[in-house]
Amino acid sequence: AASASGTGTGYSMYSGTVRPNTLKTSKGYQLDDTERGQAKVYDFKHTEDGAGATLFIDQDNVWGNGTPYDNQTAAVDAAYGAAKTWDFYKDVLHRNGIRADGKAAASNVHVAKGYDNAFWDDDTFAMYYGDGKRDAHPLTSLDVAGHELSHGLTAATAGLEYGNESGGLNEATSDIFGTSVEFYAKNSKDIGDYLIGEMIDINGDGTPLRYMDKPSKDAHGSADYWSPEVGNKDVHLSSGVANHFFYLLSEGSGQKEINGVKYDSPTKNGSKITGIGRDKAIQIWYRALTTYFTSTTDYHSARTGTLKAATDLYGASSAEANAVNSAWAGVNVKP
Ligand code: ASN
Ligand code: ZN
Ligand code: CA
Repeated sequence: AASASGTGTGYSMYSGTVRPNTLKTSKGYQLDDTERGQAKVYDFKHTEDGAGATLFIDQDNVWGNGTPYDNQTAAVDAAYGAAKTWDFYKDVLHRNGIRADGKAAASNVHVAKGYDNAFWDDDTFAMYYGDGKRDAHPLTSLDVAGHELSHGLTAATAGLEYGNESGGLNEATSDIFGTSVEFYAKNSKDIGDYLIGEMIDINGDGTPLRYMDKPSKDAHGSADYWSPEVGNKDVHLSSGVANHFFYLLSEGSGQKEINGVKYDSPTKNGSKITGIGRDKAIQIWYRALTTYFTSTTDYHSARTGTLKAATDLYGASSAEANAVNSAWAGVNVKP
C-alpha cells in the first residue's frame, strides 16, 4: 500500500541534479508525483506498443547517473519536464493541469528503438519519448517536454487543427510554451533560450531544431514571415511565423543577448520593435489560445485574437496592444 511521498535525488541527462517527488510503497519508491496530479513515469523498454511497460521503481530513491546508459536517466528528465510544466501552468497560467482538472499526464520513456522523436497522444493522455540517435540522446529535454505536453493544452482549449495555418499555430503554441517552461525553470544546465531542442543534438552537429528569433536559420524551410502559401508548409515550418511573432513581441527586433545566447531578429517591413517582455507576451498568447482561438484559427484571426487578448489584459491603446500590432506587422500579418 502507498504511504507518504518523499523527495528523491535524480541525476538527469540535461538538467543536472534534480529532486523528483516519489511515492514510497512496499515495493520501493515509484516515480509518481502525488503533489502534481499523480504524474507517473513508465519504462516502455524499447517497445513501440508498450507491451510489458512498467512504472519506474527504485529501492534507494537515487535515480539515474546523468548518462543515457543508465536506464533511469531519461525517466529523471521526463519527471522533471512534467513537474516544471505542471508548475509553470499553475504559477504562471493559474491552470491546474493540462485539462484544468488536477490530473497529470503519464510519461513513457524508452519508446521504440533509435526513435529520434517524442510525441503527445491525447487519447491516452500521455507523453512518449524516444531515446534519440544511437539510443544515446533521449528526447527528454525541458523544452521538448514542455512542447509536447502543451499539445495536450492546445487540444483541451482551442483545439487548433493540425494542418494548414491552424497547424502552424498549434506547433508554435507548443514551442512558445516549451520555451516559456525552460525560462521559468531557471535551470543552470538547461538555461532559458529561444531555441528549441538545443540539448538533444537532433541534427548530429549540436545545432538546435528551431530558432524563434529568425526561424529560417534552421535551413529546413521554416517561415520567418506570413505569405499566402505558408499554410501549405509542414506545420513545423509554418509555425515559424508565430514563433517569430512571439520573439518580437517579447524581446523586440534587432540584436540581443540573453543568458549568453545571441539573437538577431529581423522584421519584414524593416520596422523597429520594442519588446514587452516574455511574462506579458505569454499571458497574451494564453488568453488568446483559451478565449479566442478555435480549431480553424488562421494567422489573420490569430492577429485579431491576440489583439483582443492584449486589450482585455492591458487596455485598448496600451503599449502592450500596440506591440502586438507591430509584432504581427513585423512578420507580415496585416489587418
Ligand atoms: N515531435 C513532433 C511534434 O510534437 C511530433 C509530431 O510530428 N507531431 O510536433
Ligand atoms: Zn509539436
Ligand atoms: Ca530551448
